Amino acid sequence: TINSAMFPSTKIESIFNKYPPPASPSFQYGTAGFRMAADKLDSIMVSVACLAIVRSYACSSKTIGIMITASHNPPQDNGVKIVDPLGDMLPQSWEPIATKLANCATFEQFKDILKPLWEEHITDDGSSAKIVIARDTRESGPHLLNICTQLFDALSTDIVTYTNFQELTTPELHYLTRCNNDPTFGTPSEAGYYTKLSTSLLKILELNKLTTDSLTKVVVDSANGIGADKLQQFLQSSKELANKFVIVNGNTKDPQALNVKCGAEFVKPPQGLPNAIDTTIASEESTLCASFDGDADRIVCYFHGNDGFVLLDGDKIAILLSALISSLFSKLPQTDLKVGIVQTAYANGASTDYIVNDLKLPSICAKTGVKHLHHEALNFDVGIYFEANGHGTVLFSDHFRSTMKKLAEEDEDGQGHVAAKTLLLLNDLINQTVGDALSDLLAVVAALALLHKTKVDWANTYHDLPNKLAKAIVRDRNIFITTDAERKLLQPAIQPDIDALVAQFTKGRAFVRPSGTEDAVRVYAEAATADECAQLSQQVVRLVENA
Ligand code: 16G
Ligand code: ZN
Repeated sequence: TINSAMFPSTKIESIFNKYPPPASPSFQYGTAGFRMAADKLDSIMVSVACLAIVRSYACSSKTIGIMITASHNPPQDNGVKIVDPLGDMLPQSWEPIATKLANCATFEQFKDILKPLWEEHITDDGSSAKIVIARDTRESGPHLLNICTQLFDALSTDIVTYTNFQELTTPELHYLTRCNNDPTFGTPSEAGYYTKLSTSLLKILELNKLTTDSLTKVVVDSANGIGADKLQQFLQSSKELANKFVIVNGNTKDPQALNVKCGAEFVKPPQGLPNAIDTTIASEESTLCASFDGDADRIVCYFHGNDGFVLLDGDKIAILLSALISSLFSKLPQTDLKVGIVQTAYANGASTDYIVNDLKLPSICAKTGVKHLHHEALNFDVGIYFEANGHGTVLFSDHFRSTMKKLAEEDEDGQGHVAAKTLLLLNDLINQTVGDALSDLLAVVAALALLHKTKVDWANTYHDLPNKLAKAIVRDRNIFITTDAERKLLQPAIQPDIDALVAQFTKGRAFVRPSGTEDAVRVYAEAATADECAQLSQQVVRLVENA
């Protein structure tokens, strides 16, 4: 109708003025959306709410997600990002629009950008925009979420309708966004999400003549974040699994405890145990330890072995899941399905060697950030993607699903049937929209059980090269331009010097990239020994700081 096609200027202006931007804003929608100190985010919420409406219109009124979280950042930060209809990230071409809207100092400027977009994308049939919105457990979450819903409430339901899920993990919000647009994907409720996960895991076990007794017990450090509450709910809804998982660092009542001395980001870089998991717990033979991050879209596993702390990071998870998938494929007739692994430059060189030489699978290097890996993984029928830090999942194509259905039918009573059915169930167990700590954790315990491997076997698949991630403080990180999936520096012109340094070390490798989330340049180095690695790291940092 002509009415709903009109840009509701006055109503938007009143909310804009209630949460005015700073005098000269300079925000940027980056790899993780907008992320900063929570008290700077008010005006950004107005921009994001408006953009989500326009994005929904642009996608024929499909449901768009808004997630309010700052993941592994400290408690006083927060952030927000937009999720596209199929549960993937806002397309990169829309990121500059988000940035432009957030950087308008006045409503005049804001309207000049928003109104033409609104009028361009509004649907002809007058159907309203649809939004699902949620937040993690941060103290600032309710206030920020409320700014978005105030805007939606100010507009009529002809313009926008929404569902406020309050607290969710990031991957749950991605799942629910997808379900709203694609009912075959699952029931659009949290109960639907839990049931999809537990049912597929229990069916996999049954099909392979295993029981929950064969699952490793896991102590889960939930970073005192949303993952704790949701894992708890999941276990309440699937009693068969309840005694397999113990939650620690599950205090979401104290918002100041979030990510403090716990969680994936605490465990991975220094490679040590978090609060509440001591060496006694981590040494128990039958127990695996795992850490989620603050919004549960990332996981690393670990334990305390004979020689100390043993990390099972995103690279190791990718290889475990690849081993499971390869083993299932080996029980099936040859197919034309393409299987590949996507990593980033941060993947340990030993893991990439293992993929190429032992698993004999193609290995692709993508730029840092989930959206880049996700995009590359879509080129395969089975695209396994993981960042070393624990973000990742496995994507299965339509062609994969139809092939497996056919194979399962053709071999009704044979082992091919079991393998094909198990692969189809993995497609339900592993979150197809984004990396998901809970879903990845269930896939890990399923893989260990099906492959009859212990955590020690898993750790010993290959041995990480000593590596170090350092930070170089520079005047302007924006002058650092990379190429070749961030493995080479174009500017400043110090790549030949880095290459010369690297060549002096056995199994040396190093790269330099500007951080997307912090004002620093990151320097990654690895080499045959810890000593050499430290030297290489230090020398490259020096090069960068003097460039
Ligand atoms: C963001 C990315 C993460 C990446 C990290 C790199 C998402 C959801 N998150 O947190 O994947 O590893 O940035 O941070 O894409 P950096 O650019 O500061 O090194
Ligand atoms: Zn996260």
